[in-house]
Amino acid sequence: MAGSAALLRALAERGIDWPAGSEWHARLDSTNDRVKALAREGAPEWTVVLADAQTQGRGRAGRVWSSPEGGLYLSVLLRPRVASLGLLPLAAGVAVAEAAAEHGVAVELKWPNDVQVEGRKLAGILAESASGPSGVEWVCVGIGVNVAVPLGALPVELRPRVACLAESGSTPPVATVAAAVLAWLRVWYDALGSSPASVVAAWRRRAVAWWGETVEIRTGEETLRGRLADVDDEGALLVTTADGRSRRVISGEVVQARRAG
Ligand code: BT5
Repeated sequence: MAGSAALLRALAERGIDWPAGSEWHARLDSTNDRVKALAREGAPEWTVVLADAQTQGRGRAGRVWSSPEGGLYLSVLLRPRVASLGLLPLAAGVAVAEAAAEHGVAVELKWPNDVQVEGRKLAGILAESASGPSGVEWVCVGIGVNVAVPLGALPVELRPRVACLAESGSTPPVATVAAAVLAWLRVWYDALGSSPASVVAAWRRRAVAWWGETVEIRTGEETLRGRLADVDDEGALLVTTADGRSRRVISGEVVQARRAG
C-alpha cells in the first residue's frame, strides 16, 4: 500500500496527523463497501480507504461510477452526533470544491451531490449510513474525483459529460488531491457541528445558478415540477409548485434534479 504512505506524507505536509487508519488498494470492488465492512467491525471515525481503480464503483440508486485508474476513489467513515444528515453531502461537495480550487479548477455544485465544471461532472459523492436504536451509527462518505482519467477509459456516452482536474493544465498526484479533499472534509465536517448555516452558505455560494428557474425533481415516487426557491438549513431543497405551495425535498429521496425545458 505505497499509496497510503504517500497520502500520510501529503497530509503531514499540510500539518495533519491523520487520526485513524488508512488503506490504499490497487483495486477494490468499491471503497464504500470496504469502509462499510470496517464500520461494522467497529473501526473509528475518519478511517479512510482508497483504491487506484474500482471494479464495482457505485453511484446513487444503483448507478455505476466508472472508476478506471487516474481517478480518486476515496471513502471515509464518520460517526456523526448530529440528528440531521442532509447537510453532509453538501459539506462534502464544498470540501471537493475547495480541493479543486487548490488545483486551479472552479466548480459548480448541483444539488444534492454533483460537482461540475461547465455542466460536466468532475466528481460525485455517495453517502451511505446505518442506524441503530440510538440513531445514526455511522456514515460512509464516498467521493470519486476525475483527476486524470483518460477519456478513452470511460464509456463512450459518458465522455462528453465528464470533466477532469487535469484539464487545468497540470496533473496533480492522486494522493495530493486525496489529502486536500480529506483536509477540507475535516474543516467542513467540523462546521456541521459548530455552524451548520455556514455550510449551507458555502454551498449556496458555489451552487449552479438556477435559483428561480423551473426545475423537475424526480424522486422514487413522483416527479415534482416547480420553481426552485432555496435550500434550507438542513440541506433540503425548497420548490414552489404551480399552485403556489412550497414543497421540501430531502436529498435521500431524489433520483434526479434538472432544469425543466
Ligand atoms: C454519484 O452518483 O455521483 C456518486 C458517485 C460516488 C463514487 C464514489 S467513488 C468512491 C466510492 N466508492 C463507490 O463505489 N462509490 C463512491 P450519481 O449521482 O448517481 O451519479 C452517477 C452518474 O454519474 C452515472 O449514472 C453517470 O452518468 C455518471 N458517471 C459515472 N461515472 C462517472 C465518472 N467517472 N465521471 C463523471 N460522471 C460519471
